Amino acid sequence: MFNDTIVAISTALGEGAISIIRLSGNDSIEIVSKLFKGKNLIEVNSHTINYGHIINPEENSIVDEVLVSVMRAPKTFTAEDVVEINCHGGIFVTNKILEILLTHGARLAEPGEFTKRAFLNGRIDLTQAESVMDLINAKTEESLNVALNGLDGKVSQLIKNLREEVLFVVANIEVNIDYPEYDDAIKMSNEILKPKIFEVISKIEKILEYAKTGKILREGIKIAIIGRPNVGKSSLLNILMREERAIVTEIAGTTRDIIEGYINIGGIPLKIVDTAGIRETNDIIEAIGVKRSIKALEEAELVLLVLNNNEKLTESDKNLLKISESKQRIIIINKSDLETKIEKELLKNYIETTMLDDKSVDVIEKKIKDIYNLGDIKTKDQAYISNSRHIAKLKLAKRSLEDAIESIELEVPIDMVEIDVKDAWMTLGEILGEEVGDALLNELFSKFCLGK
Ligand SMILES: Nc1nc2c(ncn2[C@@H]2O[C@H](COP(=O)(O)OP(=O)(O)OP(=O)(O)O)[C@@H](O)[C@H]2O)c(=O)[nH]1
Ligand SMILES: [Mg+2]
Repeated sequence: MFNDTIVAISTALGEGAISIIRLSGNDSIEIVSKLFKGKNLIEVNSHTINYGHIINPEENSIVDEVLVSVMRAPKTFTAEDVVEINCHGGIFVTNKILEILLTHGARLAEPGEFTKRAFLNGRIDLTQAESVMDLINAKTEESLNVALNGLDGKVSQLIKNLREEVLFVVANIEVNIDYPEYDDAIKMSNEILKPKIFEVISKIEKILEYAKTGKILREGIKIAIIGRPNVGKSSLLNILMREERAIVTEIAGTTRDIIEGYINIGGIPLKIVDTAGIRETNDIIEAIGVKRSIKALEEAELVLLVLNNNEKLTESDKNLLKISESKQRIIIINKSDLETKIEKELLKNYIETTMLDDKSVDVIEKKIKDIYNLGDIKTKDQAYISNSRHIAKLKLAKRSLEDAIESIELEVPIDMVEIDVKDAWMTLGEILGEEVGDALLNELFSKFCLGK
């Protein structure tokens, strides 16, 4: 439990109809009650909303007309006493109230500190806390569902079940160590432990397989449109975004800088960047743009490499084909409405498009769906492990279990096997936040916005 009471503005700063200032901690009700003209907040029932005014006690003046929610521990977001002040939106009023609270006993919360308290007070586990952040960042309904399932504890349940199965293995080993006469260790290892460990490994593998989709749902896919000047990259961005996002002209070298946008294919958020056409150039600005294009290519998870149907392949094209080879990519032969001059026989696995026709969008979208298996993603009840931290831990746990199998096969003493299995159990616990250190926690929660 914490002794101090924290406060932060929980709504986005800016002109809005209302702003919410939230306090959490032992003194939150008392602090607000001293600054509130209306019912005595110390005596009101828990989980009530109370009308009144916030006053500035020094000047004895009214600051704002407000609604104050009083929520006593433990059934609150942080499991502490929580007060929320709904005041009129507006940067000045909101900041003024915050300032008065800060001079009357509350401390400014750090980013994510409310959620951190919820976690440290045992109200939610770490995967749920992380889901709060995902929820805020969700860009499509599907990514929202993934976050909600996480918040709901579906991810935790999945990990808890795995942990229990691992514990079963540990328990069997312990029994054998305590009562060696009871069972033959080698026989038990082969007949009970090995199949069970294999079972857990294959469950982890399945979760990791799903995780690929989960990660995509959560983070989307970074796509870069690459090609030499004038092939139709910006036209492609515009048609995918269904708006005139980038300037398109017949002049080669129109796009000078990276242009970004988000699109949504089958509920998956895709971040696409249009880039400057890549070519040798003496123009300083264009040259910087070209450098950025190369960087965008390197950072992208998926590359849309655009070529011109109406021209023979150039050295530049060949170079781009080469440097994008190791990437997940789609080769797009554009301007298919014009006469074909490109040597198609030198290319394989391409699609043909023309930006004069909207149908090209469907062709490209279908291709992306196929590559990432986005056709039948179900987010409603599926618990996706999507967080890189979780994925890394799952892989570690899997490795420990594989070590255990190897030890069994080498017929090493059973307590050596136990060390590996226990490692797996601990690692899974770290996903839930059961064995994590302060440094990790601070790092995780600092990614939250203020007031969460
Ligand atoms: N006929 C035809 N013209 C196209 C097609 N796609 C783009 N264009 C035209 O080609 C020219 C260049 O298009 P952009 O989209 O600006 O090309 P870009 O690759 O972004 O060019 P840079 O920004 O200079 O690298 C414009 O005049 C477009 O209207 C197509 O499929 N068919
Ligand atoms: Mg362009």
